Amino acid sequence: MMLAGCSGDRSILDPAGPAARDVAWLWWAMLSGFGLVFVAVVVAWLAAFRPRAHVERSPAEERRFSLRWILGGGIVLPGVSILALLVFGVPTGQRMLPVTLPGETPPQVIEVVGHQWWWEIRYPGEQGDVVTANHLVMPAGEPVEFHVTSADVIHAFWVPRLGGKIDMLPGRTNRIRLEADEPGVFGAQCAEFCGVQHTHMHLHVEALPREEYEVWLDARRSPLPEDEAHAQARQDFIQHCAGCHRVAGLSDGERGPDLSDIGSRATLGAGVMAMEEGAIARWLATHQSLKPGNRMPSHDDLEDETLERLGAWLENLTP
Ligand code: HEC
Ligand SMILES: [Cu+2]
Repeated sequence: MMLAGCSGDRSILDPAGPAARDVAWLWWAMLSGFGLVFVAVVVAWLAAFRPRAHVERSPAEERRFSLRWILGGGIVLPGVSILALLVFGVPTGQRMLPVTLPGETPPQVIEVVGHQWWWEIRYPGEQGDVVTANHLVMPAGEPVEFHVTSADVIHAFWVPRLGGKIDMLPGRTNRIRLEADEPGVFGAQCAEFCGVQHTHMHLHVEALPREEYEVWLDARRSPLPEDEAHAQARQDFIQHCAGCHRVAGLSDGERGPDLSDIGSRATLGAGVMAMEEGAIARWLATHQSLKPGNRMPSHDDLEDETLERLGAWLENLTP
């Protein structure tokens, strides 16, 4: 079971950026250090069973003998181990802190807001923020500063292949700097228990080359085209969904994920199901059994036909 954590899209042992490499290195150093301590303890323990000739010691000698073990094993050994850990650990943590030295261009900022149980992603810009959900796109090969917070309870932002985790606290913004060496797809997961659907709070992280990232972002800045073919679905949406969901140019709801580019996402429901043909209609009909307790009310009152119409429109909703 433990070996299952050694690879995959959420493995710290498979680092894909400088911060994660430091973390992985620290992990191997700690594993070997503690491995050595373990072996030493086992050897000492076995040695204690060895039959030995009885040594006569005076009470003073006896006291000195035990004092040596207490000082050596109880103070010097842990002191040295903890010092070594701090010497490696503190700079590793420091390197993930967002410190821009004078003369450096400040990195791209991406804001991430935790919600029970989904992720809001905001790309601040002069003409207003671009907003998406559950799918984070970042430029590869350069540091990116993540400003994280929460809209409700404490969550934690963690992209294991890119670096350490950081708490998302309501009313406070924490910062972490991460970098992906190469374009790629990485898994991320809420790393602080936040309620019944904590497990299903997965985030799809995609690093793109800088130019492709710009194209991706620009597409989301332009208004969505008129869509006569789905007029009825848009009408249904305004009636039943718009209060909670934003679709750029159509609605402003904020209680659920922004759906403006839902057709281009990889997953639905923060990783509960893959985005494929018919997936949205299936989510609309069964989301309370797929992700029980999630904050979207079930729409049993709507006809299957309406749900399918909404699904067909949303599936194609992409800038
Ligand atoms: C009371 C608020 C509310 C209403 C009304 C509502 N939703 Fe939602 N919706 C949510 C929340 C909250 C989530 C996130 C659930 C989760 O993943 O935990 C969600 C998730 C979704 C998702 C998945 C989004 C993603 O990023 O994966 C889709 C698609 C969706 N809703 C469509 C609709 C449609 C279509 C309607 C109207 C029929 C609707 N919703 C009505 C609150 C609402
Ligand atoms: Cu959580």
